[in-house]
Amino acid sequence: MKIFQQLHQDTTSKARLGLLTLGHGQVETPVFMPVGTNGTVKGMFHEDVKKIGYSLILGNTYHLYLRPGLEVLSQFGGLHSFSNWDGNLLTDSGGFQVFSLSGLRKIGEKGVTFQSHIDGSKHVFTPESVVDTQKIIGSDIAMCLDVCTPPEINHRAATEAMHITHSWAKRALTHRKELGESFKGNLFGIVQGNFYEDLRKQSAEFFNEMDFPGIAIGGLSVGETSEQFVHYLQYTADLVTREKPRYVMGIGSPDYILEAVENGIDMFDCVLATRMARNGAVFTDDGVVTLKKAMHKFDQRPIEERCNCRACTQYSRAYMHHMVKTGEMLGGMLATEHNLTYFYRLMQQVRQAIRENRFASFKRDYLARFYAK
Ligand code: PRF
Ligand code: ZN
Repeated sequence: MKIFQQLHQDTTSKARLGLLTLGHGQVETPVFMPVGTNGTVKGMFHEDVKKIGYSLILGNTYHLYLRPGLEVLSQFGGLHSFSNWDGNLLTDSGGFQVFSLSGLRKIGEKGVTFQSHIDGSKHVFTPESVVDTQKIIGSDIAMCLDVCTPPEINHRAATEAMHITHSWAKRALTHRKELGESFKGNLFGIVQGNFYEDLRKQSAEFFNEMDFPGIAIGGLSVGETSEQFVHYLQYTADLVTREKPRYVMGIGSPDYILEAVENGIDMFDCVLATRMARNGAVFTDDGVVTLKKAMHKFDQRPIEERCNCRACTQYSRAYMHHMVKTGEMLGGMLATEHNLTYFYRLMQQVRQAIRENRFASFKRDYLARFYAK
C-alpha cells in the first residue's frame, strides 16, 4: 500500500507538500515530530500535544524495550493503549540510542550486544528482534536497525558500517514480510554512508531499490560542521527517490528544518524544542529567548504576542522567568507547550509557503529575522 501522496511541488525550491496515510490518521507533510522517548512528550499531556495539532510523535525502541519492557507493553496491547495516545507513533529502532547511550556495545554481523544505561544488564538487538519489538509497541512507522557513525571515521570503517546497515535492512524487510498482516506498521529503511559521497550514493541507490514504504536519511547532524551537514543533506536527498516519504532523523533547529524542507524532505524529529524548553529557552520569530536572564524580571509582555499557547495567553515573561529561576515544574511544562506550539506554527507557515510557491523567499525572510539580533 502506498502511504505517501505528493500534493504540490513548490516552484521556487525542491520543497513539496504531501500527505501521509498511517494507521492512526493522516498527516500533512512537511511534518515536525515531537519526541516522546519513553512514550510521553516530556512535560506535556497527550491531549495538549494533540490540541496543538500534532498527530505523529516519536518514541524510542531502546528505551521502551528496557522500560516498561515488552511484557508490560504486550499485556496492554501496545503503547497506544498503554499511554492513551491515539495519534500516530513512529519509533526509532534503537540502533542510534545503543550507540549514544549504552555502555559496552559490540556490533557483530548478527546484531548488536549492549549494556543497559540503567542497570548495566546485557541485551542483544538484531534486525529481526527490533522489528518484533516495534510490532509489540504498535508503531505506525518502525525504523530498521542501522549503524550510525560519527563524522571523523575513515572510509574503510564507514564502508563497513554501511554494509552492515544494508545487510540488516535486508533481514529486517524479510522478517517484516514473514510477519505479513500481523505487522500493522510501516517499516522504513535508513540511508547511511557517513561523510563520503560514494558511500552516500551507494546507500541511497540500495534503498531506492528496496521495498520500503519510506526512506530515512541517517547519520546527519552527528557533530559535523553545518557546511558538511548542508552538503551531505543536499547530496543525499537528490539521490533518494521522490516517490516515497523522506525523513531526516534527529534534526530540529529551525535553520536545519528549513534546509531539509528546501531539499524535499518530508519528515524530521528532534529533542531540541522540548529539551531547550526545560532549560527555559523559548523560540520566537526574533530568535531564542533565554528566560533565565535578569532582563525578563519585570517584563510584562508574553513570550510572543501572537502565540495562542497557554504560556503566552496567560502569563508574562516575568512570571515565566520566576518559574524557571525557582525550578518550578510548571515553568518547564509551559515553555515546552510554547515551543511545540511555535514549531507547529512554523510548519504550518512552511506548508502554506509551499502551497503558494514562495518557499525560497519564506526561508530567506524567516532566517533573516530569526538571526537578526
Ligand atoms: N539512525 C537512527 N536514528 C537516528 C539517527 C540515525 O542515523 C540520527 C542521526 N541524526 C538520529 N537518530 N536509527
Ligand atoms: Zn506561546
